[in-house]
Amino acid sequence: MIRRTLATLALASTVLALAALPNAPKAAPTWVTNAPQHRAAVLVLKAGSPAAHGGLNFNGASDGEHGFVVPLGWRVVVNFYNVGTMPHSAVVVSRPESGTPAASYAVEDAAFPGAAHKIVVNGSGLYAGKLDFVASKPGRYIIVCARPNHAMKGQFVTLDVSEGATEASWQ
Ligand SMILES: [Cu+2]
Repeated sequence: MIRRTLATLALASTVLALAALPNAPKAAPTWVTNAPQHRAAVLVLKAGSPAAHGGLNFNGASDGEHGFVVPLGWRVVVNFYNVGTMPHSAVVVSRPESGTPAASYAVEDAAFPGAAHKIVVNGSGLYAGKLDFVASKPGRYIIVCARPNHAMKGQFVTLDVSEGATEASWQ
C-alpha cells in the first residue's frame, strides 16, 4: 500500500515535471500586459539592471538578443524604470541595417510620435518615465538608450511591429 502510494506520488511528480517543460508557457512574460479589447499593450522596460552587461541593458537583455513583439496598430505604453546607478533613457528607433546602433540618439529619432523618453539626457541616476505611441507601421525597430555610447555598447532590445501577432510578447 505504502509502496503503491509512493509510486503514485512519483508518477504524479513526473507528470507535474513534464507539464512544466516544453508545452508550458515559456518564461512568464512579466514585461507585458495585453489588453486586446483595447488593442493596447503595456510593456515594462527596466533599464540598467546591475546584474547584466555592465548595467547597459533593458530587462536584463542587451545587443538586441531579446525584445518585444507588438501587433500592428496597437497602442503601446512603455513604463520605463531605471534600476541602475547611471542615467538611462528609452527611444524607439528604426533598426539599422548593420545591426549596430549609433553612438547617441535624440527625441527626434523616435520612429513614432510619443516613442521617446523626454528626458533623454539627465544628470541624475534614478528616474521613471513613459513612452506612449501607436505602432502604426510594421517593421523591425529597436528600443535604445539615448545616452551617449550606451546603445552602441549594447543597450538595446528589439521591437517588432507585426501584422501577424495577435498580442504583444517578450521574446
Ligand atoms: Cu543607458
